[in-house]
Amino acid sequence: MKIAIVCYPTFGGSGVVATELGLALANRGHEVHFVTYRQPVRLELLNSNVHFHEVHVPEYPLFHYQPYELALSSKLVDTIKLYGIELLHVHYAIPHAYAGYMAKKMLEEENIFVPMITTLHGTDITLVGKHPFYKPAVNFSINQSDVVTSVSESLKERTLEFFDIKKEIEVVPNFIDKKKYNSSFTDCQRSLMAKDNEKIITHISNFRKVKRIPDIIHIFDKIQREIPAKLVMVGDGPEKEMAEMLTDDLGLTNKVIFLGNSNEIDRILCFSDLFLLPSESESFGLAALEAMINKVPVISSNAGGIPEVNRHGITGYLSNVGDVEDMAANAFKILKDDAVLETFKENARKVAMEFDILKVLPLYEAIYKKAYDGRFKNAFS
Ligand code: GMT
Repeated sequence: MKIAIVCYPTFGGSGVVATELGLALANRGHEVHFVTYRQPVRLELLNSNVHFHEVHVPEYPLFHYQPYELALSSKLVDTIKLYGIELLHVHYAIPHAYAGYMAKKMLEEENIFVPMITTLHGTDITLVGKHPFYKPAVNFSINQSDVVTSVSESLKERTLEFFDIKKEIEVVPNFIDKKKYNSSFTDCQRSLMAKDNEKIITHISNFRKVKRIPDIIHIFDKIQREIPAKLVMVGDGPEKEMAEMLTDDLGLTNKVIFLGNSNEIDRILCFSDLFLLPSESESFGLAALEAMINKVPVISSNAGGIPEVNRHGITGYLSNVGDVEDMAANAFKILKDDAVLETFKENARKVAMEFDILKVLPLYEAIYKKAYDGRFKNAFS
């Protein structure tokens, strides 16, 4: 099939999922066209099956806000016509589902019928989407999608709770390409990060409030009082500066390494012993899954969809949001004994395999086929 994918090109989870999905579809012989304002960070290789179309928004002094939705929907119309695109898959409802719907309607005027799949990722529902400023438009564009998918059961429930949804929401979980992790690094270069006797604890995120960055520093502070350890913080965002200050205030500057954004997540996870994810809310927790496939157990909150990924007492532990005492105590349980750590590492990888892309890709392909076959019916219903 010829598929257009709309996503955010940044380090956020939805963009990563959209990119990995597009690449996997291209490997299966589909022709994939990414349409977004910058080349997605994980999209390195363009070939005859993988295309990228940049959305430009010309600056004009009259506009206080530049109209991205308008530029995106126009770009979609042009790209769909030029390349004979058969299906549109938008990741993250805001504003992609809205722009996608406008593109669909413009194309229908020319008797071109392109079904739209909308995948809900989390903050498009739980934080931003339900805001009264956006809610009617988000509600409308979800209902106007031909198929709506959500990355977890938890997010599906939240969506039905916050919005007046008339469509069936299909849960298609996020995934991991286990093939990519088969050739584990022979030399993780662990010594660059920590001494032999130190455990390495890692966090990866976009450093937004919802990630509860101070909790991470406080959990680590408690751990390092009992066990020699280093904390590796990967990513960038609004809370990073505060995190650096807090680290300094607690006298941990020499024990916490801030790496910034990285495209070498698997290299970093290769030398990690434990992953921390104490988020306030998390629809799925892709970062936890990426840790798990790299054999890194997870200490997390029990928010949102995290329990669908991190299994309590098996791949790590879950605690109530904000309970840093419990999270630190759980970390000890795993780290204090190498045999226990090894069991959690093995379990983490085993459970992560349940989310292998080979299991998830056919679910999306089946959805695409159904939507494409029903494109005329959907357009006139
Ligand atoms: O976590 C973020 O803030 C980024 C956000 C995004 O949309 O890029 O992530 C959301 O989508 C990911 C991929 O589906 C999920 O794994 C994350 O749990 C979800 N984040 C939240 O719900 C806070």
